[in-house]
Amino acid sequence: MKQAPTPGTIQAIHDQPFPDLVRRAMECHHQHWNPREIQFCVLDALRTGNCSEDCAYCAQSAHHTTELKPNPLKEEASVLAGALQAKAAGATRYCMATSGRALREGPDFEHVLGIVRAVSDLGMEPCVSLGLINSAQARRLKAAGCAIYNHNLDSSRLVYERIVSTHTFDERLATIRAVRDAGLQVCCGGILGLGESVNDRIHFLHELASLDPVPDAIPINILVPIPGTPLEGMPPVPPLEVIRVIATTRILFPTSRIRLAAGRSSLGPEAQALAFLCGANSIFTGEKLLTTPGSEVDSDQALLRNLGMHSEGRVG
Ligand code: DTB
Repeated sequence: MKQAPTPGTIQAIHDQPFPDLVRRAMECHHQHWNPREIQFCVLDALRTGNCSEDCAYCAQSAHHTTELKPNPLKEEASVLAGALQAKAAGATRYCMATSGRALREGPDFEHVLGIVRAVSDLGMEPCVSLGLINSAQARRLKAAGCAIYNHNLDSSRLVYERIVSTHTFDERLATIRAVRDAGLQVCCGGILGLGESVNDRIHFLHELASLDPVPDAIPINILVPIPGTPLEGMPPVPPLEVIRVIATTRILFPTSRIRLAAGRSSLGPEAQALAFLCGANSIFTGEKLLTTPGSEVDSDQALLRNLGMHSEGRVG
């Protein structure tokens, strides 16, 4: 196993003068990726709300009183209609999430397997985020054509234990191991704006760097404060702090996809452009994320055109 960089090394990368940080991140990005290309991912909430877990940031927890209306598992046909629309809009990856601690084995899990198969048959990369899973489930997802599994560490271990009490950081690590052992790719990232310190961000990146191998994709979400959740009043994260995290992530994980995920529109076009320069090369596009508004595909395509960039699989 390659030794993970120490928290001290990560801090030194993160804290260096901005011009040096940006230059290093750009060099790294140009060396490993086509810097004009951005992967478009579309999210679909297969089941929403009624969640037993108490994640302080989430609209879907039954522990908080939010405006969200719970929905049972979607029918395959409506998911496929969404996937086809996403494909036509230029998305190559379709990310499907279910609320809840885990997906019960039996009809619910079989239903999702069928959806994964059908999305894969459309020629899109299916990604799922189904909470905690075991090795047998991970292997069945792989066999059904699932490309990648999303399960975030969210933040440092200390912050995690402050924002979630219904499951542990170690349970999350066990799911990530099961996913990896089944031969699925791992999508694992976090959320900025949970009240964490810079030191927590360093420790979060250190946790990601300690995964062996490191994640294939790293979503960086910015908290969207949801009324009725314990984090409803959190102050916004200054965009330059987001950029520092993106640039540090690019330097630490040269060959991982970095996804500018939830909260992206709060950055505005200038900071998004800066994030792309510093190594972010994937976004969630579309009018809706899971429960919060997203960013319209047309405006994302227009932003990229304006920058002389394009979505992956599309030229010009
Ligand atoms: C991830 O890192 N971000 C996605 C996905 N993985 C499943 C979720 C974003 C949700 C944003 C808040 C909402 O819409 O409720």
